[in-house]
Amino acid sequence: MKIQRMNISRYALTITVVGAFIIAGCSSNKSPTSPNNNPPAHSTRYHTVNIQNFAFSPASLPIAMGDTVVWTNNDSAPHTVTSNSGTELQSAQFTPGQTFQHIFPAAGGFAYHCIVHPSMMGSVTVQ
Ligand SMILES: [Cu+2]
Repeated sequence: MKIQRMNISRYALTITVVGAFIIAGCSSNKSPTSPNNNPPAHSTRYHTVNIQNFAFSPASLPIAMGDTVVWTNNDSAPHTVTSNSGTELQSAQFTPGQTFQHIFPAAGGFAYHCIVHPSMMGSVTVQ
């Protein structure tokens, strides 16, 4: 009910007051109830693997089922994240500044390498 009254007064304001004031009033009214201000109750955990100097860091990463791993290419060359066996990880080449991310839904060990630079190796262990 309170919100409805405020909406009505906001309509009145649109007629008489500059837009910037309305936008400010709108956002301040929404912020206490906005779901974006609170983390989701069942958010997946994110893990970051940094790619730099032709290496994955950390090279071995333990995570939990359902977690997301984000590989960030902070290197000078394009790389891939490709499973040594199986098809869990099959990224395209991603260039410096780009990321690749993957959700691991099941337990297991997932060793991977870079197709462009086979000496680059890493693994994710899902517990
Ligand atoms: Cu590479």
